Amino acid sequence: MLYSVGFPLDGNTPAAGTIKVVLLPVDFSDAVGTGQEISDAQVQIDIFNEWVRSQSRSTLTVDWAFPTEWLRASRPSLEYGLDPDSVYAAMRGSDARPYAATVEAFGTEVVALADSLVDFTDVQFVFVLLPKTIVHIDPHVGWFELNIPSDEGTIVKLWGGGAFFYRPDSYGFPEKELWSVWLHEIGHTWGLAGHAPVAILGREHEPQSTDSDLHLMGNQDALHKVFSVWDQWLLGWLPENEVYCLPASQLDRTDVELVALERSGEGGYRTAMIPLTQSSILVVESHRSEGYGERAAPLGNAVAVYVVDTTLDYDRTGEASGIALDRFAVYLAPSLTVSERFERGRSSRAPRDPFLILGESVTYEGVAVSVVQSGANDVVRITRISPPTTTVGPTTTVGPTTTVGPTTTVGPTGGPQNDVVAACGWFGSQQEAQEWFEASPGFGHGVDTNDDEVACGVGDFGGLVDCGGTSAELVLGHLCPNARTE
Ligand SMILES: [Ca+2]
Ligand SMILES: [Ca+2]
Ligand SMILES: [Zn+2]
Repeated sequence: MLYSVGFPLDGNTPAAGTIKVVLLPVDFSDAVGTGQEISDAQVQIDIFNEWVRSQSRSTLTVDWAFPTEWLRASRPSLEYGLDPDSVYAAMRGSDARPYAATVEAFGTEVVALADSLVDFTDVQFVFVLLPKTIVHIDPHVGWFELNIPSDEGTIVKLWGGGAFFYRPDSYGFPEKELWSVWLHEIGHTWGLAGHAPVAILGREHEPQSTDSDLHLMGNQDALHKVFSVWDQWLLGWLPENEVYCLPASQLDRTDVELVALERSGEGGYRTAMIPLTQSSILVVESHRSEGYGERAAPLGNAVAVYVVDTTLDYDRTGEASGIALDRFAVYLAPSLTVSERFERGRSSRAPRDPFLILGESVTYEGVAVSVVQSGANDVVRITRISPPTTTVGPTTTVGPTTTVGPTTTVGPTGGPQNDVVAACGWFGSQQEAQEWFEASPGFGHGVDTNDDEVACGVGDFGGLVDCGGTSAELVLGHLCPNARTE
């Protein structure tokens, strides 16, 4: 599917006005739904609607049709070809048509089951609710270019979360939340390229560089369940008076106070944007572990800076091997010495941490962004420190010329390495983490967050988990087969 990162968006679901979506509860003889799950789903719809009201500043309203009884599928769930082996094979292959046909067959049946109950007129998106006992539909069932008939017209977009979404997330929260994956998936159809920014500039090839915990299009289970301020801007949800925008050519020194994205209903600037060239822009946003970021507590209070390049297309082909290829946006992380990084500690629960805390700065294309105050709100100082780069010729690619971020780009491999601060996502096994921990005194708090002397063990962020019951033995969270984003 094509995505666009600048105006106009390619999405075919309106992000303004009132749209109609449907949630269809579908169960099976081998996976029976309960009444409690129906009431739980209504709660998820309510959270979804409140999020849309808040993040879109009431630009968008979503009307749900939700038959509150399980519709029984004609066959056992195993027979729909939506088990992990079939789905992963179909998704990784170069030809997606067999998978799309499988989704279309399933979707055609469930829409027919609901047709007498639901008026599908002008329905933009059909979500499917599967029971928590589902095993054989995993990770999901979904496609956005379908041709599903109903009495009232054709359904194009359908998505339902399978077994993956009922397993614990990699932070140990017992269950993922459906409302936020629904937003992620419909977000793709609002035209958001998604899955960017995720990587940190210069560290794109590190493990887990395909994940971001700072926004919902970076990861549907993000610690900070907001849209990035760039995505909000693209959708037309961000009022002009919440954007501090200053071209780099006019920049001298400016202080801007930013309201955290997670805090709803407050006036003030949500972002500073500094256009660098016709196709690239620096974006600054503030985060707090409150409201939609409460799961990030006690960390997660800081500033994120990223550069958006609207000429970059969106390449997810490296995701299967955990590599972030071309993205329209990339984080800039502060360049810190080892002792500075150790002293400052972690600023996020995420293994990948692009945050700037008080006193830290990043520099890109002659523009420095630093955090000069941090209280209820952050204050960032934006300074031009060198003249703008001159672009020569219409075909010159403008890329980063300033090195930011740590010079070490490879995670520890188990040997003694006293020059890096590691997190559990960097190791191939718990034993490697333990060896590194014991050989690297003074640098281990990132891998032993519960201080029990076991590195990347049970209870450590990113440490040993059972992959939600899918793994025969405990493994590091990022090595679970289901540690992936949709
Ligand atoms: Ca109907
Ligand atoms: Ca530990
Ligand atoms: Zn996605």
